[in-house]
Amino acid sequence: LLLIINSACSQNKKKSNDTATTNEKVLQPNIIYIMADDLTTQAISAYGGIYKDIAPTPNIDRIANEGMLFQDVLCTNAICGPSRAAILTGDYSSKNGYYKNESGGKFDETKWTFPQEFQKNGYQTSLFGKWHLGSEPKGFNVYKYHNSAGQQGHYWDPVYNENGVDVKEKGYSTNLSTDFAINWLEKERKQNDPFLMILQYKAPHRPWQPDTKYETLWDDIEMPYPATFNDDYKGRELTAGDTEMTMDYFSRRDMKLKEPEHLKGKEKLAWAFYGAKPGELVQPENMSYEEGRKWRYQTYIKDYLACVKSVDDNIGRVLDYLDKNGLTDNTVIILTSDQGFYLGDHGFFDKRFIYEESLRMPFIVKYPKLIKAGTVNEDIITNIDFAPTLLDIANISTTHQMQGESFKSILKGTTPKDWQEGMYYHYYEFPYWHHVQPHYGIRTKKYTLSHFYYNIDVWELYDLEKDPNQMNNIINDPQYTNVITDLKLELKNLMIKYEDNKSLSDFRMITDSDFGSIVDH
Ligand code: SGN
Ligand code: CA
Repeated sequence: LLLIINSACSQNKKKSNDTATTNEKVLQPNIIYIMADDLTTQAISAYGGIYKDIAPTPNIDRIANEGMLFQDVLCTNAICGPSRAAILTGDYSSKNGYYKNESGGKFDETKWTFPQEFQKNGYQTSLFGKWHLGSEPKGFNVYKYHNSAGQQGHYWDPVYNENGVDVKEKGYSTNLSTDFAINWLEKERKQNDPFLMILQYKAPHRPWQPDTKYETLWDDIEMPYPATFNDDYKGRELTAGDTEMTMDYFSRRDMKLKEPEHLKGKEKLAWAFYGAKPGELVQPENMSYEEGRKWRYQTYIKDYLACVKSVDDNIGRVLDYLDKNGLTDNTVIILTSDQGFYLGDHGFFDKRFIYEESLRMPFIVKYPKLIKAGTVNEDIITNIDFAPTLLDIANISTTHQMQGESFKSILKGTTPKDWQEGMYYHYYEFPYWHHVQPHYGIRTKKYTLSHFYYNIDVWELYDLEKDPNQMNNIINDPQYTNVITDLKLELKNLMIKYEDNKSLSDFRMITDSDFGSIVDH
């Protein structure tokens, strides 16, 4: 069957949509690309981890059980807009031009993106949920994206931009985005054309507001703590040890404290955001610092996991819809996130670092015609590989060159002999938000080597086999001198390969004025 489909599709390749018969088009798979914002592997039970029995994700696990789970899909620049731009273009930030979530910044909408190519090739295309690129989405027959809070989206009663028009909706964003997606599948798309649907949840992004029914779900239990919760940042004082994303930086809003009613406008926002700046600490008066730190973590992790629970429920709705409508066999389902996230790991929340928990992206794919059920892959893949892979799965050939590579053969169970053994990373945003120094680096199966360069000059090396938790920076260990020399050479080659070798001083520092409106959320 697979052979027949592939040959029918490859005959399709050169035909324009108009000349292909309906029959041939139906043989192209549908694709549902689901991306939650800031969803991390530690929160997905299919990946194991400390929350898997307390807060399982049965619907996401269904995709894994019936498909392939990837252990080493890595983000090239672990932050929202830049990761999304890399995914859409198949290119590094240095090539697609979108380095950081600049306030009021805009992704260059003249750039080639993969949905445009799908549309050109006869696919019906749609986008629901978070977009967050400041530009008009291109290549979609229909779109409806979060437009409130500077396109971050609100959890409750969000404003969506629906094909160019703002619409205020009532309800909880994870449910709403799914409603719109299912409605499009059911009522709006042409039933005989293949489709590409992109469904991107705002959840579980900050401020981690659960659906009402899950607000008190875990009130009676104490959530476990990650192994590196009490990281003291020894040997990493200027990097991991100098951020504004530790358990001390949660705001009153994060901790769900109720705003005093007499406050209005800016004063009210200032009250809610208290805690996010150095020197401010949010905790009940009667608690010691240590108790307060645990209280903040418990509040955070319960809210975060409750947001994930709604994402999981809603993914279940999509899967059920496909099952009931006979779409399961011919639909590729992808579940991923724009990067990973720290759930108290290294004492952090947020992302940005090359360190494992934010570098690794959840990535699970199900497509019975191509992928063996219940398989796990450990190859190093990055988010610039998504676009070429999706096109390849849909048998769409393009003349457009991308930096990423298709991993369709990996989905089929065979890793190409010359597949990459290391990946290149570069993060640029500083000092807002969270004061993480810009850095670039290389990550192989065995090592992470990185250089933090903005207003410090610090190299780090981690031996991932001996020190998977990345607690020991061994850059000065003489035993690793040769390893470091080799890795630096590989790193330099990757910088050249990806055309990211311009002077580091060209990267403009973000200033206060860029973030003048942060509290307008
Ligand atoms: C907001 C958050 C930050 C977060 C950025 C970027 N602050 O500014 O904590 O790092 O988004 O997130 S908040 O208090 O306003 O929520 S990203 O996913 O868009 O990259
Ligand atoms: Ca994100």
